[in-house]
Amino acid sequence: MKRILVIGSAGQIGSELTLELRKIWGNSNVVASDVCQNPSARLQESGPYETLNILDRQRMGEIVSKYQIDGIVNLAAILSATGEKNPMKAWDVNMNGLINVLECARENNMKQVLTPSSIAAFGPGTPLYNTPQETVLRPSTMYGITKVAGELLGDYYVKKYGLDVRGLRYPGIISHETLPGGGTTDYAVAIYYDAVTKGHYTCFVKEETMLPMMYMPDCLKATIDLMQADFSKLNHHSDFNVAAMSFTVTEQAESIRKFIPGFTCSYEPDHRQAIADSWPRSIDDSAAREEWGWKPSFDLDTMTKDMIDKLTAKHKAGLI
Ligand code: NAD
Ligand code: AKB
Repeated sequence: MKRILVIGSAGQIGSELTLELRKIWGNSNVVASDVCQNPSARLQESGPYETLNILDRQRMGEIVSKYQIDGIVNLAAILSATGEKNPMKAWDVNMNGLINVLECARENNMKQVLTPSSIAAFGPGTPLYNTPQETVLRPSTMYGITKVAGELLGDYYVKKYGLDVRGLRYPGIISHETLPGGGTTDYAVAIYYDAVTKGHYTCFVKEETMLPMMYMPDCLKATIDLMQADFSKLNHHSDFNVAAMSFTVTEQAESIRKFIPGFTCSYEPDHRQAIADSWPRSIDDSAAREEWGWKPSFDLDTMTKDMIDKLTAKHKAGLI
């Protein structure tokens, strides 16, 4: 791949992944885009930025021609909690947007498309612990339905057209640069912000809720490692399980107290509890480990320390 278009680059993952891709491919060879009109200065100043609604197929084609794009990273999505408020919008952006990306890539003979899936592809009936790569995929959210359909579509384009499509089932991603965009795992990020700024967090899921999570540096590494993996060695394509750590909210609060001793957490579960309860507690990612050498670096305490250090610096600078 010589020139990559990142769609949805202003979001939680895109705002950091785009900058990492620019370090590897060169600033001018990674075109950031998003429907958002005011992305961060870092995103706009470190390389090209185009406003793009993923549903606007014509403009996507114009940008692809303008920059001679030969690969797309598709991060535009409506996440689980927002998707339950507006299921038709989630279907439209996640499915019709993905079809636009795949068709644009096919018509332009692109070298690669990366489009992430999620642990939201799982649902009731999926084994809760050490969830296997091949298992029951019957999600209960519209977001999850679009993720399962997206995995199937990606694999369909691989088989039918020989297009190189890749994807990972990310767990909840925890980071300190850009806030998450309306998911169920957002509590695991918000708890750090409130620990640093208020010393207290009111959590929207119960204390015993356990979900698979990953720190952003591992998310960036997993994504780039999969993008750079030898296609001929991949048996899977659009649906790799990837895991790093699993913990309850109680365990996360205890980890925070190692660095902020007075931290307190209370619980007011809302509609997102049912979504969290429908997802696995832990993930078997042996296919990713075997096929492209996946291995995470951060555990709960090393992530907590780094999150608190970074957010404390931001708080002192008046940024949060
Ligand atoms: P996010 O909500 O933070 O960012 C999504 C971006 O897409 C936003 O900047 C938004 O403006 C943009 N967008 C929305 N509608 C658009 C449209 N019509 N056209 C163009 N852009 C549009 O999401 P994220 O967390 O960065 O997620 C990126 C990908 O990773 C998604 O596919 C998501 O499902 C997946 N994922 C994320 C997580 C996580 O915890 N962050 C976990 C599992 C999977
Ligand atoms: C969400 O909670 O919707 C996302 C995800 C796990 O896909 N963070």
